Amino acid sequence: MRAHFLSATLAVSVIALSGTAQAQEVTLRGVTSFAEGTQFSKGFERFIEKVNKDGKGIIQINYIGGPRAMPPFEVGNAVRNKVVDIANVTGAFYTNLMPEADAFKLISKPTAEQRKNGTWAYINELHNQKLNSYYLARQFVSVPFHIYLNKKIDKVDFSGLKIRVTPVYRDIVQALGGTPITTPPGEVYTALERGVVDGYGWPILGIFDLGWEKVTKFRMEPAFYSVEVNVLVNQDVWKSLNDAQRKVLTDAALWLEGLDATESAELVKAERERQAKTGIQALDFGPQASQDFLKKANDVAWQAVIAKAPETGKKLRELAGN
Ligand code: 173
Repeated sequence: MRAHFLSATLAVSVIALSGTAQAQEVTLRGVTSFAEGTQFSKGFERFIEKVNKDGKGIIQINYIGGPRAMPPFEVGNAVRNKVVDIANVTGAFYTNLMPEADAFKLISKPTAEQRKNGTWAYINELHNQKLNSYYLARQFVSVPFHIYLNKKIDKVDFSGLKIRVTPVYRDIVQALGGTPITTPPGEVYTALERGVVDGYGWPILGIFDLGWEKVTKFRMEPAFYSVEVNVLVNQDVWKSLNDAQRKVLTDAALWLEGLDATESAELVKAERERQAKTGIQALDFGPQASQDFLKKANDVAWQAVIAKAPETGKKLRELAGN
């Protein structure tokens, strides 16, 4: 099914200009780990549009698509092995290759600040070493996650509940007595419909994209952690690019990161209203329970990261400042 990924990697078209000069346009093959056209692919799709406009004659991206083309949990490995050249993927989907990636959800300073205070550089180094890739951009830093439920609970306790997770939510679900069941996003609807799970972790944005509002009754408060969806470029590909090509990608990446600051707050507000309107009820256990939950969510996640990656985990925690 994926033979076409293996056959071609970096397509370079060389156009001879009347025998004197040569202009090279590079075409990168891009995939996303989220369904095409949905919330967490949209930014990447706009980024591709911008690169293809600004990069005419310099660099282009051929958008292969999403999970229909490649299973989401394989995207990190695909960019590592240059099966694809550029990818839109959350660290939660490649913790098998980089356990520290589980900490990115705990790093919630604005990306502009992360680029100044050494966080970006450190996370880039981790990607260079463990994922053979260049950390081009981080998106959605000010968008949080929630736990959505179909069974009403009267305190912050998941005993007896099966909850769909990824590494983002696994530790906190377990710490609260729930049974975590890992699935890619594409299996959430059916798992809810069939009652295989009683709830799921997901960001505040995006539940309408795949119709989950039809199979969701409650959203637990408070919001927690920070969504991270990264644009990664295979490192060999990155090194092979010239300055002009890298500039097109870097300028578009900074523009993409900037969207979080200008657009996310509005999107979050609108989505909470839309969820309420469709009948999804917020379960709020008050300020003390919320504060306890947030502390526990932060503590168990850092403990898990530091247990798996003691040195790098501690360094990330210093940079995160929480
Ligand atoms: O729940 C998920 O699949 C997940 O981990 C995630 C991460 C970033 C954005 C959206 C979902």
